[in-house]
Amino acid sequence: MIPKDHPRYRSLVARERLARCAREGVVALEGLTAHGRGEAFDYLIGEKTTGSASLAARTAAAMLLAARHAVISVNGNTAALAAEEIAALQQASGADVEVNLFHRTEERIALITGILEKHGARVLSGTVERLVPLSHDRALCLPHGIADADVVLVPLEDGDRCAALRAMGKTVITVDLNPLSRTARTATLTVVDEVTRAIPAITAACASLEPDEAGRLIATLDNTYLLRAAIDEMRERLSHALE
Ligand code: PTJ
Repeated sequence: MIPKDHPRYRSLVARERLARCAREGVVALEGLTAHGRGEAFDYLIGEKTTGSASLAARTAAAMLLAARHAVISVNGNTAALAAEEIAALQQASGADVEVNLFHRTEERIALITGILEKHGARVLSGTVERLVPLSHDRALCLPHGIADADVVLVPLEDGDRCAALRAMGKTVITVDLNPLSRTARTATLTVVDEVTRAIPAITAACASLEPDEAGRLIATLDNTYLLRAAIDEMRERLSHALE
């Protein structure tokens, strides 16, 4: 039992949840190390949504709402941390939800689908095909899901798959605390924020965007600027860290 007054309460609860989900097979063991890397970057941005992340989240909302067919791709870490938040974003944006895994097994697909559905998400089903230009099972996706989408939101994605989705001509939005990762630099738009803060921020923006703001955000999107702003934020915090 984690004491509520522990200064790292939120972080410890997230770790406990991920560890439990790893024992149940929802989260890949590799997902635990991925989370640790994310936590380190979260320290550097002050464990809060920065101004540039907020702008990125509003732009993400505009892109999801403007899409012909938007799909939210969910992996084990995202389902463990943010299943309820994904269901709310689906409701607000009208996007489809597809479970798509790096460490793919049918058992994990079923477990993650179950968690998402328990929290109210509608999850696409069907027979997957090798449609993403990647070797091994990471190529698998649904013809009427990710393969058909023009806009894909892939939180906590691996760089190779992000690049392959871009090579298919898709607009790729990612959530990644590491602004230096290949995913962050390859995506069309990167929200440098923790997934449990980023997804609700995108959901809130879906409800509050004015049409002219949405068009302006899409037209002026500059992912390199957003990544530089996140790095500047980290540098600034580091330079005052021990004051
Ligand atoms: O469930 P699976 O099989 O699809 O596997 C999922 C993982 C996460 C293991 C897989 O996609 C993977 O290996 O991802 P990477 O390449 O480690 O990338 C994950 C990125 O997400 C890293 O850059 C982390 O810094 C970042 N990250 C980790 N936790 C969070 C995060 N970003 C936002 N919020 C987090 N909670």
